[in-house]
This record gives sequence, structure tokens and C-alpha cells, in this order.
Amino acid sequence: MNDFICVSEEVKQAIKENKPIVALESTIISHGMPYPKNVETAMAVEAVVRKNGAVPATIAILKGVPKAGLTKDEIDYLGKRGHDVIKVSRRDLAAVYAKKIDGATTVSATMLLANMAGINVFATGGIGGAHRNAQSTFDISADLEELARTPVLVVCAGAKAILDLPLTREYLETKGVPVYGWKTSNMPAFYTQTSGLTVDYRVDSAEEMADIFRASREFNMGGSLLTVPIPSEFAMSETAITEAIEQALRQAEKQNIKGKEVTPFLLEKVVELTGGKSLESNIKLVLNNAAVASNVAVAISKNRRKFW
Ligand code: PSU
Ligand code: MN
Repeated sequence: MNDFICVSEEVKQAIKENKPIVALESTIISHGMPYPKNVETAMAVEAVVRKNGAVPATIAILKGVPKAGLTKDEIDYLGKRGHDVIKVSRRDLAAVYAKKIDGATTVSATMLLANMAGINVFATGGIGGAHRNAQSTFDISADLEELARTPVLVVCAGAKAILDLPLTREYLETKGVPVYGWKTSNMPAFYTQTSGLTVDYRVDSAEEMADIFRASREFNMGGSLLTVPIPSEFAMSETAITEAIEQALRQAEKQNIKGKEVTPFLLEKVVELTGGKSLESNIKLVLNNAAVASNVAVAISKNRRKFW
């Protein structure tokens, strides 16, 4: 474990005893959902992790201190401050630390910090990816590069169709990031169960995923992506979500939204345009991913052979 990151007593103990731990990101709290649903969801996700036998470690930077394992008050603080907290991806870490300010970590920064702390399973909703027109804008999330280099298993519901999913898929392939499908061969598209794309390998149990992930560590392969389809009862209608996404994209273009603002802007607009329906689906799939991630973390920790 690295001393640079402040790990809560509970998480520290779990690391020492090789107990299962699931890392959780904080940009989803500050920038991914509105208050107070963001805080309620973050707490519910932690409860699901515990119920499934693992220890939750929500990751963020508070007054410059990178932390793994937040208190309820700290989660509440991030949720209330929302967009006033800096959205921190890999490139922001050093400055936010040295300036002693608050930062909510994206998938990329959460992976990096989780790995520093010795945590190797991470649950979230969706990852960032190649945006539409990335061919000319070069707007490709740092999440994809992080997956290529940092040996953490990220459990998500795929990527949102606000992105160019085929380009995102190709990029992962180029970078050598394995994409697994939880009980499916189709890559899910966040609000819907399929994207029309395939995964590299279907995985049918937590034990199988644990074996594969352990092997990926031995081969020094970098990160892995386990995609879990949203449970069918919570999935959205393809036409409703497509329409909302198209409209959100048009508004982003009209308002000339750029850089790190793009994803939070689109997420917010989609919630608005679906009358909050997409938010409910979003919450359900995050809870589902947290349960799957916990089961995999438990399976990984059962094998006492340590590769890291
Ligand atoms: N996609 C979602 N919800 C989210 C995000 C992505 O469905 O909350 C957040 C995650 O923190 C992710 C980040 O790492 O947005 C990606 O931002 P960007 O596209 O600017 O890299
Ligand atoms: Mn971007």
C-alpha cells in the first residue's frame, strides 16, 4: 500500500486481511446525478457492497488529500457541492493535491488511486469513451487510456450512447483492454441491454471472472472491463432514450460545450429530457453493478495466491 493516499481504518484493515473491497468513484456523485439522489444512491451502493460481503471504498480528494473510504458526511458534502467540486481525471491529480482543494474522481483517477491503495475491483455506472466525431475533435475520455495501463477491473453497464460506441469499442481493442460480458456476448449500452457490438469474452460466474482477472495480473495486461447489462425490468425504450440523446447532443453543439464539460452537460440534459426516467434506470444499474463487482471481489479474495 502507498502512504500517499489516506485509507480509512475499515478499508486499511480489509486490505491487510486480504478481504474483498470494491472501489467507487465520486464524479458520479458530484457531476453524474442531481442532489439529493446522488447522495442517496452513493449510500445505497455502499450498502449493496456490504450486503454482498465486500467493503466499499469511495474515492475522492478532500482539501488535497486523496482518500479511499469516505464517511457519510464526506459523501454528503461532495453531493451538495456538485459542480463546484473539480472533476478530477488523471491529469488533475497533482494540481488538486498541491493546491489542497476538493476533487471528485472520474473513472480514470479512481482507478489510479484504487491501484495505489491496493484495491483491484471498481464498480461504477458507465465509463467515458470516444465521443461522436472523435475522429475530428479528438474528444476521447482519459478513462480509456487508464484502462489500458492500470490493472483494475472496472465493472460497468457499458458506455452511454451519448458516445460513439463502435469507436469506443475499437479504441479499447487497439489499447489491448479486454471487454468481458456478464452472462452475455453482447456489449450493453447503459440504458439498454445491447449496443449491437460484441464483447471479447462472455463470463458466466464471479469465479470465472476472478480466474481471468488474476491471470491478467500475471500477464501484466493492464485494466479490464466487465460490462453488465441493465436488468431488463429497468431498461429504457430504445426510441425514447435515442431521442433524448440526439436532442442533448444538438444542444451541446449549439451551446458550444467543450472539454471536460461535455459529459456532465449531456448527462444532465438526458435526465431533463426523459423527465427523470433515465435517472431511475441509472440508479438501478449502478446498484446492480455494485452487486456483481462485490461477488467478483469476494471470488478474487478467496484465492490466497497473491500476485500483487
Ligand atoms: N458516464 C456516465 N456517468 C458518469 C460519467 C460517465 O454514465 O458519471 C463520469 C465518470 O466519472 C467518467 C467521466 O469517468 O464521466 C468521463 O468524463 P469524460 O468524458 O470527460 O472523460
Ligand atoms: Mn472529453
